[in-house]
Amino acid sequence: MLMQENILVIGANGQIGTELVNHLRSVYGSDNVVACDIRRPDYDTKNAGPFEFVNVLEKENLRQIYQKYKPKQVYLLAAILSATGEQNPKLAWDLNMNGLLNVLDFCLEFGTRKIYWPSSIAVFGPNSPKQQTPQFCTMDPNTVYGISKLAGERWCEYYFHKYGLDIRSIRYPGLISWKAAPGGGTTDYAIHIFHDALKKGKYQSFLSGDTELPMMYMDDAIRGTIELMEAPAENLTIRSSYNFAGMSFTPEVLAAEIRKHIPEFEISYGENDPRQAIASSWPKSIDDSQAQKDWNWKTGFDLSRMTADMLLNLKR
Ligand code: AKB
Repeated sequence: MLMQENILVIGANGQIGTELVNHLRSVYGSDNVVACDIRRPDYDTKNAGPFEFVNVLEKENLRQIYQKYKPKQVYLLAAILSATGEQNPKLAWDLNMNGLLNVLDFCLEFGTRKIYWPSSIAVFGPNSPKQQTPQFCTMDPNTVYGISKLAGERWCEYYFHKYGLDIRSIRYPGLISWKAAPGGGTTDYAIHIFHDALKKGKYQSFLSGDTELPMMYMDDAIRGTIELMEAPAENLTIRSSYNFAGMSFTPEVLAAEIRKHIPEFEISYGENDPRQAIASSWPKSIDDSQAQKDWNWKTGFDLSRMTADMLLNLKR
């Protein structure tokens, strides 16, 4: 029997997918949201609704899933992030690029109404403006992840104009969450620091103390993603990917905020980590005025609220 609004979430076991699937199931009903991943899900996800093994690079496998569910919405979250991508650039390009094209083609063939695909601040590079980086500016990413996201943005806009596919996208900053582990990014220190602060009372950052980066709490990221997906299509003026901002801070500033809760917390800084060069090539803060204008985006969590919430939930 066909379900009302079948939604596929591909890459459902990752940092974003874990929370997004729960949220979508609470809105659309558990049976209508199919969690798909290349890896076995944890016990809760598996038992809370349908799960399918999906490899976006295996077209026949993907076709069977589209045939079975005829999805009206697809969220494609499967990707290799910035730090991991540098260890295997060709694989990162293959998954991030061909995975996207395979999904877009099946969405066209099977009449999917809406698609969500995340981009990243990694689309910017050393010659992009660092402060309040605008929606449109010089973009010269120098990681394979950033290159694949920028190329993916161009494909999304192309499929929208050429074939009328309603694809929506956000350039996520570093996402901070306590429910699922981060997935091999440059911004992951901002999660590890909380775990180590509670477990060891100290943390060694792989980024220098003054490395400022755009970040966002996962609650805001999920809310923003759903708000973009629910916005009327005619309001959306960006069909590549929207700039999206939460807060910006350095490891030093985050450590000082954690010290308000754990006064004895100590931070130290490692040297020669390849992630430093990636972070130094990225923006320090993002101008997301177009998202505010087009779909009324407003940040909810600032640094102090996010820190308090992270510590509270991790302690539990
Ligand atoms: C990464 O660090 O690679 C990701 C991102 C900013 O897209 N968190």
